[in-house]
Amino acid sequence: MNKKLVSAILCGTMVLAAAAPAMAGSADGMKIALVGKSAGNAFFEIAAGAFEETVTAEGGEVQKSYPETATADAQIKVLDNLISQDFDAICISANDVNALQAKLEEAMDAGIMVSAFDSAPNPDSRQVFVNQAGTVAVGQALIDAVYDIAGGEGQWAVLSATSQAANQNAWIDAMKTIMEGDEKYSKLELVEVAYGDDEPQKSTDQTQALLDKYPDLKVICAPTTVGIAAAAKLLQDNGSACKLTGLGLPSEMVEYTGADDAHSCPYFYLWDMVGLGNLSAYATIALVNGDITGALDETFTAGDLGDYTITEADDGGTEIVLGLPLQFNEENIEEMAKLY
Ligand code: RAM
Repeated sequence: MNKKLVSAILCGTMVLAAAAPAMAGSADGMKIALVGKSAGNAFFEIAAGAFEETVTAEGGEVQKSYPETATADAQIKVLDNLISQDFDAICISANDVNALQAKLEEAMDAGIMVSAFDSAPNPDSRQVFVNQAGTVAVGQALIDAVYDIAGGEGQWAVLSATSQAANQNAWIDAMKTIMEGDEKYSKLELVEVAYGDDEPQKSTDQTQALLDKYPDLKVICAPTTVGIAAAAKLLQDNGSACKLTGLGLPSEMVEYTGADDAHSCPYFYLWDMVGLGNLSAYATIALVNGDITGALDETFTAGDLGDYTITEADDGGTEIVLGLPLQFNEENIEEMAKLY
């Protein structure tokens, strides 16, 4: 066999050998830490389950870490511990826009890739952010639900998560901006933004306090799955005239959802929870592999989910938007509750 032919065969074998592991799993050997906002919140367990499924199917491994409370300080403790270990990436849902910056920069300086999902730390604190739905799209869906359920006028209140929560504050700001910019909403009066800290008992107490303080309250909008579930139970158990909307998990809202007086929540929104976990995983893997850096207009293939493009985020950074907010109502709640 002549030398050229031998080296061509060898080369071919080497190319095949090199290509094989990449085809077997693009996250081969990768170690990724996923950090939620707080422990005991089904929202993060569902997202983390889908995230882990994708990463392990691609050959990597995931460590799920939750802070003791839904605060930046508690997340900094978790991050400290993770930075001292050998992770390729940290994917985080932030409890505060700015307070995590120094710690996340420390992680990036240590060579750990930082992606965010659900709740974004500021643009300097992350490389990639996976947003479940556009911030304005969520704000628009929620303010329109409040308008519709209130019959176009009257008092309404927000029951939020923590006062520092990056995602809730962005949605509340979007609602306010839309409301202030359109005469249509001028008869709606936002009386208070209350904070249940994504704790069931505190959310219940805050709902009761709103009812006591504002006897004419028509609608509570709770843009948190923990808050909406707590408020739904309290309002329904008390047969309150005040109605509810917001962002919830269908599985936690099934008994409270309906258009009649017997139910506290006519309809509410969320997004594809499994898609959120899957896409966040693919984006993080792509970041570690150098397929994306988080720059505007980059594209990548998120497995079966298809191709995604990195777009401009409302906070001046960039993001990858999963899709549109989804409405859950008495027609689809039973079916959707089986999924998440
Ligand atoms: C809670 C969390 C989460 C938010 C949902 C809607 O579970 O605050 O960050 O996205 O509600």
